[in-house]
Amino acid sequence: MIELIKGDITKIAVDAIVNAANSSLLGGGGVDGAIHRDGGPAILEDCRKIRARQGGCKTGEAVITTAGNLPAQYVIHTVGPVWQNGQQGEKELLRQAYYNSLKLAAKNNVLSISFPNISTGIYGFPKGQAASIAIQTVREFITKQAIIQRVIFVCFDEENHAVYQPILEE
Ligand code: AR6
Repeated sequence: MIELIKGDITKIAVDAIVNAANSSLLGGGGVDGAIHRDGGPAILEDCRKIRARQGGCKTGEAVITTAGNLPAQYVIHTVGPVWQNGQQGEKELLRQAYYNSLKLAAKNNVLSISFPNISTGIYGFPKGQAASIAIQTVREFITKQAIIQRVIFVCFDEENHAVYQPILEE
């Protein structure tokens, strides 16, 4: 089941919350800032351990940590692409960010997962194209597996919410 919510991803109870992180895994602005702020220092502690082990997270990949004080068990940190001109593999990298987050969630027996609109803030990915990629990747993935039961797209800004609604109603 795919759901659409307008709001703050840190407030919604699910098994795993996806974070639109950067390769350093050390936090930042936007949704990343909100997740670390509300989740507390345990998230950064796990991120530092991952950095020590594998040196951060490449664009399109995903890693998993505790969710600290958030109403979730895990945070899955993925790194979306920075939008340049659309000719630098951005679409495929965004697809990979969603796909690898879902794969890691299923591997950890996550039944419910929430996604922010990865790359559409500071990273400047066009919102319409990003929504199509997000929805298509999730639809394809969930039909092929039996672990993840519920995927929630959490739109913080009205523009993203307005872009997602008609695509999900198709
Ligand atoms: N809940 C849900 N969505 C949110 C929230 C929230 N609390 N806050 C913002 N958004 P962005 P990016 C939405 O910029 O473009 C960070 O500094 C926002 O409206 O958070 O992938 C990282 O460390 C937008 O639609 O992520 C990276 O350096 C969406 O989240 C960089 O930003 C994504 O916007 C990643 O940039």
